[in-house]
Amino acid sequence: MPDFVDQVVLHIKAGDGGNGCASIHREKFKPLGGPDGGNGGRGGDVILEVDPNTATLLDYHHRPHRKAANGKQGQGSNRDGANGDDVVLPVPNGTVVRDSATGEVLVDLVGVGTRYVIAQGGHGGLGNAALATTRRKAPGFALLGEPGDELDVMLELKSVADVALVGFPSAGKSSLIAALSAAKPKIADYPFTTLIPNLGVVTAGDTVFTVADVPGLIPGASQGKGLGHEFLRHVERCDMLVHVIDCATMEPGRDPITDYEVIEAELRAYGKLDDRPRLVVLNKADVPDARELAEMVTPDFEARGLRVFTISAATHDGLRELTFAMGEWVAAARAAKPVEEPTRLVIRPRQFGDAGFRVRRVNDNLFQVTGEKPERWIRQTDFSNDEAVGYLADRLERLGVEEELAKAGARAGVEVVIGPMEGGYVFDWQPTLHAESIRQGPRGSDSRLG
Ligand SMILES: Nc1nc2c(ncn2[C@@H]2O[C@H](COP(=O)(O)OP(=O)(O)OP(=O)(O)O)[C@@H](O)[C@H]2O)c(=O)[nH]1
Ligand SMILES: [Mg+2]
Repeated sequence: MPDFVDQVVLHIKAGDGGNGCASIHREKFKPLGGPDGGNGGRGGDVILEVDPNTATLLDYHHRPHRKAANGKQGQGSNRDGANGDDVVLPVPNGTVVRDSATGEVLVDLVGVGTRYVIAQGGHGGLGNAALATTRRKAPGFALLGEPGDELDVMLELKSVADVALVGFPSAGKSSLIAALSAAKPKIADYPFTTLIPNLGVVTAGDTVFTVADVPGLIPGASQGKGLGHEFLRHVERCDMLVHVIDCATMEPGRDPITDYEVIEAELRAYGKLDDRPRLVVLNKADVPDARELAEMVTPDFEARGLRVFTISAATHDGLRELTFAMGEWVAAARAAKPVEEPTRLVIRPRQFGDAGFRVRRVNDNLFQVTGEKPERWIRQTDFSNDEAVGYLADRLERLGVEEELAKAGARAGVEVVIGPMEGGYVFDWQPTLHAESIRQGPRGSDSRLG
């Protein structure tokens, strides 16, 4: 069973709005009073929040379906239904949220406390008290609550670290993190000890920065060998790459320069990291042969314009110099970057504010109406209630739908679809809309009322 998950598809459903209530005030020995049906409550939102204590998306791997509570129905005596509770989902810093269908990035959640409303709860329906007007004194209907947003998103963790360590398996990357910080990653003398990125916090004078390692890379990682380069996503945000090179390994075909070139080739195949500055760390210098080899190859690296640090993660030899060199780079990179304030609250943009609608002539006998308002009004309508249907007809007329249909060439008796062609609602259109002319049902199905 995995204990770290950095990519997951999440199925999200915000709460539905509660239905409004249709009720008439009653009292003993008194004639019927006015309408007193309360409004339905709002459905709860689903919110993502960057939480410092969450390091993995594991929870969502186990429970990928998350749902906020529905709003309660309105009641008589003007009692409004309660709103549904929001659901707040903690995510690690550096979580990228994508639309799982299109792959489009919806938001990149960076900064502890950043909140993002990923799915908005549906509005509650108005009760008949709220629908009463001078013309319609006692409505015998109420509006339905609207469904909450429902969507599938892909969460992807790209760790937020200033410096990333890359290198072959067993080069000593995790040992270096352990030596530089208080982190206690797993260290062992077999390859692929590290299966998940480790993060350590390092202090160099006034500069505090984070260092991450990733599972070791091997030739062909970009074709999926070893753990593949799938984990390189975690170093994408770093300001600097540090090559950790094992000078104590005496395997055939391996030497510090070749190792460096192999890793560089894998980084190039991955792309996206080419512009990051590099340092070279020659590790395991406590082994005499290794120190000798390090001294030998240092000029070769320097000839490539690289700064080289010979260290021992085991004895901490050379770490001070390395730490300060990394700290300097990080400080310079930060100074060059505009200050990014963590976003506190982002609301997923909605196609709201679309006051209009569009009429499209499909053919002589079929017209389509799309638009935020008419489609919302359809969802709010209880089609089993003639009065509610009449109210819908009035609203559509007032919006100008009828007029536009006539302009587009619709004659009495043609079919009009409101909403998408598949799954929208169908009318038999009459030049003056009235309750009887509206027929509910998915297009083309037999559920249409005759
Ligand atoms: N002698 C010596 N051994 C070291 C040094 N640094 C690491 N090692 C040893 O090298 C082996 C691998 O170290 P790790 O830190 O686990 O290596 P890694 O690069 O994180 O390896 P993966 O996680 O598999 O990619 C362990 O047995 C360490 O004890 C060092 O400076 N000197
Ligand atoms: Mg490791």
